[in-house]
Amino acid sequence: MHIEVLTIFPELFEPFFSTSLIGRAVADGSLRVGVHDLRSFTEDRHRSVDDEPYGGGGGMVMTAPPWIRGARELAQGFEGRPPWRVLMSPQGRPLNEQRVRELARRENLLLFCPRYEGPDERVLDAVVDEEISIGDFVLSGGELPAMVLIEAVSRQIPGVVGLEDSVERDSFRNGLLDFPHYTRPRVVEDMEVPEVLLSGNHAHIEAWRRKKSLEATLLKRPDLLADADLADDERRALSVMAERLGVHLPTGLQHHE
Ligand code: 9D3
Repeated sequence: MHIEVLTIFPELFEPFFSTSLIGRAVADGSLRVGVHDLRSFTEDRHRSVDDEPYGGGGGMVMTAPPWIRGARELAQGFEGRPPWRVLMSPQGRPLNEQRVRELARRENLLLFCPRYEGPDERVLDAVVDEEISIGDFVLSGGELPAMVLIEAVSRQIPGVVGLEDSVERDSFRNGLLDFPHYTRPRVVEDMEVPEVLLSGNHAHIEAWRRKKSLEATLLKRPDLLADADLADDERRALSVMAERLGVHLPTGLQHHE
């Protein structure tokens, strides 16, 4: 997979691209990344990228020409396969694991990281295929969201995540939250490790973990249960749990005897 980024803060990406998961993926050739300074696509003496909004009001708007020039020029760097062009934007579709998987199926991505109030609308009309947000909270620009997207997408590239099946085991794959984890020491301030995990009985351990996943999802993210991949006996187990914990099952899961 090949990802290029356009930003006024390219230096923010340097440690991210050279460290840990991304660094390894780049080193072993399964990921190619590049970052470009939007200012290098300006043509005025001051290399300006922002200006006052037509119509007045607060804030500054990013001027269109450097984005359009940059997008056109960088699109040439993908060896004849035009990239999918994504604007990181608070107005975008919220990112989730399903969209991450869809993006990971694309060979080439070009990511635009805005600052200030965002780019002139004509940038979207001319060179953007999709706007993506990482959630409903306010950040100062698109750089951190782009890194979030790059990390999530890179985890989907075969061989990038160390232990091959840890992607498969990840939370959200089966639509449930993770079960609780324990490691040495066996006792921490009088708190013991659940006995079943010391039993060596793998069938019991699997059953316990699945039950704990269901319980965690019911308590912390009941909204996820509506789309989770559940067996009939798990639906029954959930009803019993909900009853015992005094919480409500989300609609769609009720009345499954
Ligand atoms: C406080 C300014 N807001 C006025 C209504 C609009 C606004 C403009 C620019 C809010 C945030 C930003 C900068 N954010 C991003 O570029 C961004 C972002 C985000 O803030 N949250 C979640 N995902 C993303 S992706 C890009």
